[in-house]
Amino acid sequence: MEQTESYDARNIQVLKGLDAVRQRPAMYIGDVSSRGLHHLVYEVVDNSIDEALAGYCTEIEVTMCGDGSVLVTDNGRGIPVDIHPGENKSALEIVMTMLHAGGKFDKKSYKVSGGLHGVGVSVVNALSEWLQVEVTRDGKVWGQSYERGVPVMPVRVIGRRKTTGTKTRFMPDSQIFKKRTFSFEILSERLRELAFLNRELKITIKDEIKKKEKTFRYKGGLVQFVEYLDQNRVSITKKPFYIEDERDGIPVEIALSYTDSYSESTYSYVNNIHTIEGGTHLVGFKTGLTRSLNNFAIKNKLLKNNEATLTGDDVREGITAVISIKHPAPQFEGQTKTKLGNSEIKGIVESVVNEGLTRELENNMSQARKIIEKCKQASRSREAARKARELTRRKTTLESEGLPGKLADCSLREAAKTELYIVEGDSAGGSAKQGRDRRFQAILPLRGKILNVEKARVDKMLANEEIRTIVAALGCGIGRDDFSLERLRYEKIIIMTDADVDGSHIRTLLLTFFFRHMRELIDKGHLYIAQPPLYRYKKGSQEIYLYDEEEREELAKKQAKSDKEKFTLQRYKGLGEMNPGQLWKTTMDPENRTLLQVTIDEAFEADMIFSKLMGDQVEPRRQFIEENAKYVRNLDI
Ligand code: 0RA
Repeated sequence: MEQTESYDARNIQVLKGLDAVRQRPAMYIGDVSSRGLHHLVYEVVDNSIDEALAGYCTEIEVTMCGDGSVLVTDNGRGIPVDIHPGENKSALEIVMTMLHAGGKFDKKSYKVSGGLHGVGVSVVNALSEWLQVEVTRDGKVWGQSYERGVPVMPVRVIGRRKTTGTKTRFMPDSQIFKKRTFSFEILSERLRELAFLNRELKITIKDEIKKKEKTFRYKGGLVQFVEYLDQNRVSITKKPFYIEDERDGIPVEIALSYTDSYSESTYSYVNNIHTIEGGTHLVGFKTGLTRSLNNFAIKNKLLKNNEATLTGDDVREGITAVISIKHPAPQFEGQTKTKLGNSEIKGIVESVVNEGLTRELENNMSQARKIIEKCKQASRSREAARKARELTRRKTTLESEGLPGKLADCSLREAAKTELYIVEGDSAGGSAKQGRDRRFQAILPLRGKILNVEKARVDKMLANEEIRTIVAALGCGIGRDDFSLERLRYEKIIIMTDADVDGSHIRTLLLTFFFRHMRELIDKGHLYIAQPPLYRYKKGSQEIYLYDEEEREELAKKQAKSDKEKFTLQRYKGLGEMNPGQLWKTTMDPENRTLLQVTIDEAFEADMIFSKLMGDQVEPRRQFIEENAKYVRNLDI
């Protein structure tokens, strides 16, 4: 088709393509916030990862350069540079400038096309002020530079070298991205994950400004991934079980451990893409796990005839598992295109798990016994939880509308545009009730700390008064069979706590609860954290609220410069120190307030942090607070 088009016509195509990306960047990279900015790096790295999957690349280096650009280097074969027959252009130029041109030249064995991945490096190019690429192959170094995706010179030889590889350096465009600073931590999380998933690969990240450097190299692959996830948990298996097999040309790799935790942490991947919505590989894993554990327990008389068979929930309590498969033609479905749809994969993974896990259990009898005992305990407590839930339901339907007495509801009935403030303490709750716009803002004051759900089984959790109050106010139910987002009574759930140690503890307890038991609320963007001011500055009739220490320092500098007129600086230790009018103005008024939306980018990191903060492993309180502060910063987008 393209051979018949004229050279000019093709050039116009290219420019149109670049323009489309610049007009609607979010369509290609999700958004233009910090998330989208980091996505640029992942997009470039993904191409090197593909080269690693094909078996030709062993090292990838990511450098955050001093000028704010990012450089990605790999030691693969190098992007082909030969002139494409019929085209007057190097393959390299086509890959770098044409939308979706990636597939034309590559002989990739595994396509990367989940979610936003795989949109191609030309998208990164289009969204960069400038980009430089260097390809080393056949003894030569080839190079080309671009501005906003448009070549500023032809592909040409710029040196000689015997190695092979590809170097891409780009500067995100300030016209597209308001904030252009990359985070070493955010990049590290994804690169570490990639290193766990590809055990042959060495990945290095460098920050030239902060002079930081980290190398990720995990020869133990998924086993080390699970050990990493379990670092804040108490494992009941000595070493994670490891299963590796291949069926019909599909490589399947699984590592799993059992911990004494009550939650489940399973992460599934297809071609290195985290399949957040799961899919057929995950279903196969779950089915295989349930079946092999039941069969094993019956065969070894660990489960008697009169005992109930273990359910999926029973066998997954406390599990930490990573499932990784490779597929040459994955079909991604679901809202975020991260759900594997290929139907043949269920049976493949199920059979691999069945065979592999049975073998592992038989080879580790004493650990197997412990696992079955843990599953049986989970089964008994689940039965108790079912009864507790029934009780909650009966009780709440008896009260008027099932709404808790503490809730000051809003007058609007439909969920759209309404908000629920979960407020620490009765006094702040009182101010919030008086200060709010009662049409769309509801207030739920909490007394003291809520239960630490990390250390409690479901039955205990559902018996807890504060938790039941929250569940009843939200209206969306809880637990796999009962939760439904459609019944959620508010569009935004806003956690509002004091800016002190207790406040941050309560906030973390609430976050833990939502993360473990109402995860969808977070994934669908319903959960927020209110940002009350830390200080009030007053000088004459001028009044300024300061929301962080940075703002205060800035003001102190200005104050020192101007004449030393009298001023007062009031520090707010708690929400209760603000009167209703101030609370409204600074923290609740949609026109003025800032809310932090709670988002989970790397679920496994968040998972680990919650186990660390709230789990059994004794951590010094000071460290807890520091970690917590860092985590909440990471939540900021
Ligand atoms: C297609 C074919 C060949 C290499 C690549 C793609 C390739 C692409 C990227 C992107 C970043 N790093 C990369 N490394 C390699 C090889 C063609 C051949 O040598 O036969």
